[in-house]
Amino acid sequence: MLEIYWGSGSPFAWRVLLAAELKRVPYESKLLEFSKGDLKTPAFLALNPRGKVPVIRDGDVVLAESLAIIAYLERKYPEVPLLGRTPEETGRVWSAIAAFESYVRDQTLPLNRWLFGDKPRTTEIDDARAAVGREYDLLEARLAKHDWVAADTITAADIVWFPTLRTYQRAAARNEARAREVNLHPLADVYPNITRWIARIEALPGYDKTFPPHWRA
Ligand SMILES: N[C@@H](CCC(=O)N[C@@H](CS)C(=O)NCC(=O)O)C(=O)O
Repeated sequence: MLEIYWGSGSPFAWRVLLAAELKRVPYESKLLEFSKGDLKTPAFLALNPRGKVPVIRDGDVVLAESLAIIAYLERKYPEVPLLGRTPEETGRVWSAIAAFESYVRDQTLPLNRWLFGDKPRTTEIDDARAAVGREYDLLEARLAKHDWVAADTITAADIVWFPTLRTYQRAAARNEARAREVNLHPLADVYPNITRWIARIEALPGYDKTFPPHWRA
């Protein structure tokens, strides 16, 4: 059976779990603990020498990198397409994925560290918020007219954007003052359409199985 190695709260691993659930692919969950050094054991480094999740093992196939894993699952289990049903959709899906990877992903790291930490706010945080804000405004406008990011149904584009956006709701729950300070709380006031889209994803069958276990604590 397909094995998925993941870590609680990893946005990249969350993508893969969501893809497997949406495609209804049976899999064995291999939940690793970052704090216990599970990602740096010889056994795991043999699967991914970079010591990062997600990783899948499917028979003889071992694969790291969330987007590569989604592409693999798409070819192997095409029945529920996540990378577009037409050439145009495929283009739109990848365009939205590339936008996230190019303009949002790296800005998210300093912003999240600040939101969940206690370090003082710096211009780096303000710059990161401004940069992701430009992208969130575009997403908010898209979701004002459409239910999903790149097509009229959920695709990998939604899966790629979702974990980061959902993390802001958690940030507000953990440190409301900081989330408010950078205008990420209340998310439903700042980004009402994104908030409704988050709720749509959370209502999907199988979503609960992907929810970071340590967030429930
Ligand atoms: N580009 C990779 C990113 C994977 C990644 O950065 N994973 C993080 C968790 S969010 C990780 O495993 N970090 C552990 C470490 O670097 O020690 C992907 O898309 O899969």
